[in-house]
Amino acid sequence: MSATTAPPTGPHPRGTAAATVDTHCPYCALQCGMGLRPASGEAASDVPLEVVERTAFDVNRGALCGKGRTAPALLSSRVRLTGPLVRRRPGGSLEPAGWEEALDRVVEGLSGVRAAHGPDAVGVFGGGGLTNEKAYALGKFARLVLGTSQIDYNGRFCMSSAAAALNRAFGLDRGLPFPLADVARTGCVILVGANPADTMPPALRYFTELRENGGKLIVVDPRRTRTAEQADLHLAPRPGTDLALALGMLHLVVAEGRVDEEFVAARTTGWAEARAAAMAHWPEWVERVTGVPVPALREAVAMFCDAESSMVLTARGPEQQSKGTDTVGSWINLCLATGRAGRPLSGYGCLTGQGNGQGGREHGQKADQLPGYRRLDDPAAREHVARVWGVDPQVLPKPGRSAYELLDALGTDVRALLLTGSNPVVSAPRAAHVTERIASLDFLAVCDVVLSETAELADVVLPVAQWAEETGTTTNLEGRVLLRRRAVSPPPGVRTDLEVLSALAARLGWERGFPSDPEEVFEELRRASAGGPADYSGITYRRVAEEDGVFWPCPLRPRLPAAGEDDGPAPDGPPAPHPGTPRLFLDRFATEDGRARFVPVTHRPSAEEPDADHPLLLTTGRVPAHYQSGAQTRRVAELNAAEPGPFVQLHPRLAERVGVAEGDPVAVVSRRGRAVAPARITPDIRPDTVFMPFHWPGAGRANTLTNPALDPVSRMPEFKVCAVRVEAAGSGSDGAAP
Ligand SMILES: Nc1nc2c(c(=O)[nH]1)N[C@H]1C(S)=C(S)[C@@H](COP(=O)(O)OP(=O)(O)OC[C@H]3O[C@@H](n4cnc5c(=O)[nH]c(N)nc54)[C@H](O)[C@@H]3O)O[C@H]1N2
Ligand SMILES: Nc1nc2c(c(=O)[nH]1)N[C@H]1C(S)=C(S)[C@@H](COP(=O)(O)OP(=O)(O)OC[C@H]3O[C@@H](n4cnc5c(=O)[nH]c(N)nc54)[C@H](O)[C@@H]3O)O[C@H]1N2
Ligand code: SF4
Ligand SMILES: [Mo]
Repeated sequence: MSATTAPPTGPHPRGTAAATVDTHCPYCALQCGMGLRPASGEAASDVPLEVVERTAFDVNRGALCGKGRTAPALLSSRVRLTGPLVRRRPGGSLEPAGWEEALDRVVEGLSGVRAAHGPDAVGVFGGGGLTNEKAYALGKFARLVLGTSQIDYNGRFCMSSAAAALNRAFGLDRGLPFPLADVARTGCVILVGANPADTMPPALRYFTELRENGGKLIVVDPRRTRTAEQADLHLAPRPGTDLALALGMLHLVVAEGRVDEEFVAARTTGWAEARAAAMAHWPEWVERVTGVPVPALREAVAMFCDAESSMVLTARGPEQQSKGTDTVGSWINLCLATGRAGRPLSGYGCLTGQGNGQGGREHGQKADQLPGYRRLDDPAAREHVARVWGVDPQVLPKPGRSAYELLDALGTDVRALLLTGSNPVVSAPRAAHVTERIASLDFLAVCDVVLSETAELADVVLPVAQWAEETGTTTNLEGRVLLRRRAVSPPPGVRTDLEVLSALAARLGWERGFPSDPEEVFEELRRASAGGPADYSGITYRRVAEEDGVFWPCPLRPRLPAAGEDDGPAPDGPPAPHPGTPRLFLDRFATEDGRARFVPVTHRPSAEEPDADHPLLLTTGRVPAHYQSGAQTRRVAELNAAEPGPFVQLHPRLAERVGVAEGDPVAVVSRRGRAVAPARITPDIRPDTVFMPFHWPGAGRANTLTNPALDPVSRMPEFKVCAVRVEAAGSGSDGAAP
């Protein structure tokens, strides 16, 4: 229980001597706990908030990265939107407007397109940063109020491959099947394409503790990152070859007699086929494909198997590939074959990315999903959710397009878009094309806290409240549902996302069903999720506040008996609430027969391999100071000073060949375009690979270059591999896309 006194949900303490309010960071999936209090003692929207340490929350124990520490800076009115903007004439500029006009225009824009072209011509694009309540309301709004199937969200670009592989193997997708703290107590962790030293700094502590406790850390990354520097063993495969690497390790596991036959027999299915597939990948062949020497492969296998318990954790490196689902599947196979799953301190986990990356994929903003992680194409799921929503299941649309496919269809099949919680002009693959698609819409409405590069293209921009100004739940990378609490009122002129959806729904004839109070939305979400894979029905705001988070699944107790079912004698007194589920799969996996499923995966090349014109590989990712498209962090002075612009990371040998010195402008050219940024020369990257962070728009935009080739199962684009050439750009180059 937290040490401070603010009520879980009650009115915020404006005008009173303000207490510290316990909340969570607005950015990544670690959802670090922090306290907020007015810098000068009184809570009011014009008094800045300061962050205070909140050691009681055990995920980060008070530690914050620079982004979390500086997050309140964006609450100040100088850098944010404080009133709606509308474009009154095509080609005109965005002008200040009142809420009535702005909302009327959104309704006109969306319903005009719907009347002319049908409901599926109206699209909705959401974000994994939105709270559970917002994600739930957005999915319901799209499917009921707009009647469209065309809704997806940026989480598709994030952990969708891991989600697909988890569902396939275990029958359930929760990023980590155990609390993060278990990492410190296992024997060996293979961290694949994850750089928590930069992307979740307070989490690095668990990996340090692992090593202090005698455990081993193996990092798989084409770059020697600050995370890789901590490792006992660093494997640096060529980007896009993790699938071959994992198969090579599984081959060695079999060849060296390290299979846990008992576990495989008792708790899995499909081993024979997966084994055969792995045996076709000889270690020497794997060395040629990945560049990782066979002895290093053997060493990794020994570290992994000699430990009493071990884990594989992946992040975006192996997942953001056109074979991301199979790649994650290959690492899961390695865990299953060695009995490293469904046991204490062992298992496979995905380090989810966005603040509500986990919850955002559970409650209905994904193209194929209904709340509670139910499937939109499952008749029983439709029936359940339709009953909660008070509609006929027939009215629920079918699954729609995935995020990139939706963006690609803008201006043709999809002619109006409501976008909230994403900035695809910077963050989508093949971004010049996506920008052109967005610009060709008949109508675009964007809800944001700042005028993002995507909002700049909108017909209507609706300014929304920020994390510290509203209450809501998020679900962190461990599947732990947390409460963000309002610490200060939003500036006048700004509304919450829920208020916006509520007002739009009312104008479109839904006076009821879209409350703007987050707890009321959560109460409905509980019922909609009841009995689903991500069951939140036993979770309440009060419990989340008192217990500092509750792990799903957390069903309501007692379960109401189904018709004709005897639930046994009535217990004396109220039953104890379900404790939540910190650790999954210890008794059984979530498949029908309770067994984990091996999937027989085989290696295949990336969608784009180097050739004479484009002889190198580009990979992309993050720097510590900026978050995602940078819309928020580029507006924070301290972060901007730390990392003022994009760069191209390249090896000294490559730099010499190209003829560039540190800081010189380098052009990176792919089949989709050209980007220019200063060279950052370091031996910490493979000579055949260049790296660019994707946080900036303009000439140095990494996504001008990236390949939208999609994984066939998850529909994840291949952000992590494309073929490029690199040239000295000379000074004064504009770097424009061709
Ligand atoms: N500072 C900061 N922190 C963040 C975010 C942010 O934008 N900035 N975003 C949050 C979000 S949404 C996410 S999804 C997470 C992402 O967290 P991470 O996945 O840790 O971040 P990335 O930098 O995208 O990629 C991780 C590593 O993958 C490596 N990599 C590239 N290609 C390959 C490959 O083919 N194979 C392998 N094995 N590795 C490869 C890169 O070199 C990089 O070091 O971070 C979260 N935290
Ligand atoms: N090349 C390359 N591209 C990538 C990646 C990569 O590794 N390489 N990673 C991908 C990944 S993992 C991700 S998650 C995506 C993310 O990329 P984006 O989807 O662009 O994510 P953000 O930049 O976080 O955009 C969130 C937007 O919502 C706004 N916002 C913040 N809070 C709220 C709120 O409460 N309500 C509303 N309405 N708006 C809010 C912010 O100001 C911002 O403009 O990028 C993907 N793109
Ligand atoms: S690690 Fe993530 S959650 Fe923690 S302070 Fe940094 S951005 Fe916020
Ligand atoms: Mo992400």
